[in-house]
Amino acid sequence: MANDWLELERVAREWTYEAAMIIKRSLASPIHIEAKSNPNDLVTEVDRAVEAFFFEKIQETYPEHYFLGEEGVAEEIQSLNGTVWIIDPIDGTMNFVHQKYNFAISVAVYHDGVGMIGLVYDVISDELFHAVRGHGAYINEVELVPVKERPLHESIIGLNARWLVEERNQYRNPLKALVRDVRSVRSYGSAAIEIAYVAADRLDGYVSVNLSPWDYAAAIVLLEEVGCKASTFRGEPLDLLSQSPVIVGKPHLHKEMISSYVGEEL
Ligand code: 2AM
Ligand code: CA
Ligand code: CA
Ligand code: CA
Repeated sequence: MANDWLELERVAREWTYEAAMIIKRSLASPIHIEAKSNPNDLVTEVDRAVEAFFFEKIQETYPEHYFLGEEGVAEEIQSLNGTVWIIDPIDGTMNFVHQKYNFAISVAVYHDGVGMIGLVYDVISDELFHAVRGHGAYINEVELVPVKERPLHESIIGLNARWLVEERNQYRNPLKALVRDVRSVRSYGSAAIEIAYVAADRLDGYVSVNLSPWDYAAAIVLLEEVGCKASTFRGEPLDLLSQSPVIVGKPHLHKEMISSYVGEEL
């Protein structure tokens, strides 16, 4: 069975590099942009084309597999039974549109709810963060080492500043306290890249008040390989069929961020 996942990862990597070519080619011409739930929630025809590319490849090659993607190319799934691909064709669409930098293709394969394969491909920097459950996590050919902890006051966390000013965000005050207490905060604009950075020891933690499964499904497979944690703000396991707050970190930091900051709504 282990060899099957390694083989499936090889196929997933090939498709991811092909998908990256679609994205890179599109950067040369004007891109049609639409707003989704609000004026800052963007989607382009490239997001849809890349999701459709994966869906067609998977249907053709593995007709018994299921598919969950952001842009609704496939019908919604109701359970995580069997083998499920969870794909965000472009994570960081705003960066893709405005900056043409710092966006990723996120591809995960889950089996009966367990993350088996995680790929986060930062298309422009050409860094493929990849992991197969039980086989370690890598950036391209370099294996990541199990993370070392830093105290909270020496930690750098990923956080979108929007969460500190949104009146309707019930976690605003705990997050402000966290921002005050850590060494510094970064915001890259791609949840998948930021979570992969925690696995790679470029960040110590990452917090978002609202993510969807395709934002983190692949990156949390990497995390587990290096001993990091991901959960809801209450420390509960993430539900890959719904949206939720997500907190990620090295194990002690993860625990402390929950117990001293976001675990209770202040
Ligand atoms: P996306 O680019 O695939 O939409 C931006 O801070 C991060 O949050 C990105 O990973 C982005 O993914 C994600 N995100 C989740 N929900 C979002 C929303 N409604 N609007 C914008 N970004 C969202
Ligand atoms: Ca989106
Ligand atoms: Ca996303
Ligand atoms: Ca997306």
